[in-house]
Amino acid sequence: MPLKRAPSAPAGGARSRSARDPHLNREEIIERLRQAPRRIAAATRGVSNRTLRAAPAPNEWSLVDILAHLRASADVWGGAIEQILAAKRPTFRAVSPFTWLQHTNYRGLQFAQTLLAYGRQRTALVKLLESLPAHAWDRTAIVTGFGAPAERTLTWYALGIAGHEQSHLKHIERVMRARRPAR
Ligand code: NI
Repeated sequence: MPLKRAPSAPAGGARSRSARDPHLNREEIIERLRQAPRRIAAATRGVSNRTLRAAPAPNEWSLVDILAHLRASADVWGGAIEQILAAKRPTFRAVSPFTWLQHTNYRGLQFAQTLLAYGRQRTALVKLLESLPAHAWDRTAIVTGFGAPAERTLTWYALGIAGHEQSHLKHIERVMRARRPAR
């Protein structure tokens, strides 16, 4: 059993209070990231492909679309984390997860296929984050492409993934509960 470390301070600092940047410490961020694929799997267990691909209402995203969006977002922001770790204070251009999604086939894949890929990617991300010393979470990059260049920390991206997913996860759970026949 690994040595128990003292809980870390809120990773986003005292000002991190928004949904995008919630007040979480490193362990809580990692735990949310770890749980996300499990929550999606639990919420959609036994649901037909037809239901997963159907939009709940006109102009709303299907479950396939939402999961494709989460996978694309994790590609982009997880990629930023890798770039921050690969070089000292690198400069890179921000990529919109929506733009990136257009370049993938994710929305055309089966839900289960995307969930598997997203789950594998998440296992790797969690393993990477768990392996980092605390100070690595403060490593930064200069990010360009949306106005003035901004300095972003690794923590900002990890919180970004975890924070962004929470509202989508709640939505998925709500939609699936509504569709499940009462027992
Ligand atoms: Ni979103």
